[in-house]
Amino acid sequence: MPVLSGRRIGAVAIVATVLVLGAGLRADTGYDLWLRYTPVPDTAVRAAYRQAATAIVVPRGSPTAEVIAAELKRGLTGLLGADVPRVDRPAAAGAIVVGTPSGSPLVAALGWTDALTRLGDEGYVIRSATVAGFPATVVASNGEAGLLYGAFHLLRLIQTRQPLAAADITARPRLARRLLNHWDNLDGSIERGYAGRSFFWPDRVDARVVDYARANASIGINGAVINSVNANPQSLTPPLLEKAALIAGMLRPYRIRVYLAANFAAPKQIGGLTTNDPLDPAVAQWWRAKADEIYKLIPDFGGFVVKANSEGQPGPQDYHRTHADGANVLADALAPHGGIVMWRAFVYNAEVDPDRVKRAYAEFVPLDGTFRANVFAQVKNGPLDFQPREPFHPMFGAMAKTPLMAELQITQEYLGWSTHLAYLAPMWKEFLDADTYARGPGSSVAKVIDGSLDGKRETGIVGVANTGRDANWSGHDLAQANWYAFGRLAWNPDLSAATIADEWIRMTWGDAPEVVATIRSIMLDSRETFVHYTMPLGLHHLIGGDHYAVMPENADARRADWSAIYYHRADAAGIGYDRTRAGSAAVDQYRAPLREWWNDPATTPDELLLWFHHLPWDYRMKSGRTLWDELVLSYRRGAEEAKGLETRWTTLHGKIDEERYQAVLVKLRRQSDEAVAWGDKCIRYFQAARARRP
Ligand code: GCV
Repeated sequence: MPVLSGRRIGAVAIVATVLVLGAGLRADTGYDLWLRYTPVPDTAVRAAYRQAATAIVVPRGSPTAEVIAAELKRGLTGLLGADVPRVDRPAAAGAIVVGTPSGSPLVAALGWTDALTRLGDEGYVIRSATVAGFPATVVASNGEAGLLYGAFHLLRLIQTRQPLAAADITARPRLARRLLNHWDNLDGSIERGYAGRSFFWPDRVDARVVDYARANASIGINGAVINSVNANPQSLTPPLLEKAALIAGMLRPYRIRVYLAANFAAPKQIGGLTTNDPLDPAVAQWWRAKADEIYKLIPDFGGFVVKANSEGQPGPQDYHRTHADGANVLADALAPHGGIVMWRAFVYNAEVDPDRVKRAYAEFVPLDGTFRANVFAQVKNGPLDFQPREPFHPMFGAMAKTPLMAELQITQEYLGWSTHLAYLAPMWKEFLDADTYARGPGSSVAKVIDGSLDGKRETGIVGVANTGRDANWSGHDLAQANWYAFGRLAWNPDLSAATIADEWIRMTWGDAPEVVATIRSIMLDSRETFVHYTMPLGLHHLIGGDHYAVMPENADARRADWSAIYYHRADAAGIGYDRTRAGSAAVDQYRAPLREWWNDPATTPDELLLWFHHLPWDYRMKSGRTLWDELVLSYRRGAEEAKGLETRWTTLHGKIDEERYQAVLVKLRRQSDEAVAWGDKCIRYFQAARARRP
């Protein structure tokens, strides 16, 4: 009997798997994300789409036009199971006609120019019209970016089985800058990355970057910070800038601009200066020259993000200057080129206030009005650090003059890494929909960041990416949905978590009703489940140094506010952090009526109770149970719910491809085991704490 080599065994296994699974259930690594373009299975539906997409008309020439045409060809050919040719003008019914009024005489002839101008360069329409005498579907925009987004939207219509005929869609993004932050180090490691190493650094830049760009463009992401905010000063040296320029060149056709994280000490570290003082003319000159150098290499460079005087990073306070002094020196250097500074508000120096969550507000709000026009304060969604649940950061609604860029975390640093499932759109919606009351009721965070509340023109949002070199990009096949959801919410914060899940499932897993319904229910329950078995009732930071498993006993010797005991304060007297006026008074960083509601446990929602209050174990909850019983119930419930996610997933066996089915099942099993263990651990710990003298 011939002996099979490892490779041949692999090949035989693959062939066998394909035969067993059949065409609809091919083995799948997840690499194609939501851009799978598998054939529409229903032949009648597919035939209708074929009639509505007989040819592609995209004016030739620019790199963006070429990627639009290539994507439409790839997408339509895959979805319709037939070649869809690119032609110069429609010669029959059913052409997809793409163009701007200035680049396409066919589109100009439609007389839509004024309406398109009002939508801006990224907005678009998808509409049925008669073009060159034939019925066609037109994707039109004032700019090529809009055409790109419109083309992906058109493909999404087919991917989610919506009709093309009689399409009448008008869309424009609510936020202008929609960015990913990559915490990628120059050595290729990724801080808080759980999906493999960087595809930007250290040296290889492969074709994967193009697929990364396609995925981003499909959800409207238009910028990427390609190095970590814990910035290595070397990132601004010529060889690394050349590398950044190479990446920028790959992303540019997809309308994604490159941004860089800058180290505030770069003038000394790589420039040979004797100071980094932002008010020193030589320092200002150094940053101006550096900006000029960057723009020569990357003409559409977006700007800098800076983490200053935070977690050991250098900053203007090293020279007794303010955050505004620091941000402004960089802003002045970038302004002549149209660049921006994203100055992070993730600062929590202990001398500012004993309560860590109050510190950023205390430092930044008094500076409102002193930042240059091209400076954003980049603010995490909550005042602590990407916890499973936090109230919104009180800086939202408190800085009427400074553009605020919201920072979300797509990578699941505190939400079980890429091992546990936590679909984050419900959490982000909670944040975006939160009412700040800054200008009375209805002053949602979304209205703060989209500029409409205070009439701001600079708007943006950034997500810390969960991507890496893993075959499926995000480590967990279902975590791809968080990348997708971030982009969709950045485009339109009003979309619901369920709508986004629905789109993503149909594009990524198929449109069989039971598949969509099951995966959607699993996704929508997953974040609250995670909260229940880790940090229920407003508990936070119950973790150890790796930020994975719960560790309520953590008493970090380096800093009290890196521990868990600093936050939960559990002892015989009770549990929770008193942030009322009798405690740290953090409630007063919020507007009325929130500050009054949250000052009183009776009017604080259960979900935030122990964030704002230290309460006795026998405190009577709204449910009628004692606080202790409610806490135990949450942990037990979380474990049951995690088991439920796994059980629901098993009903999908045979209905989706085996490779991804098994990969997710393995993770959900581990999750439900750990949910039990983590809950048990917390209950044991708090049980012991109840016996501890205050
Ligand atoms: C990039 C938390 C994370 C750090 C991260 C920091 C930040 O502290 O644990 O890894 O550093 O946030 O956002 O700057």
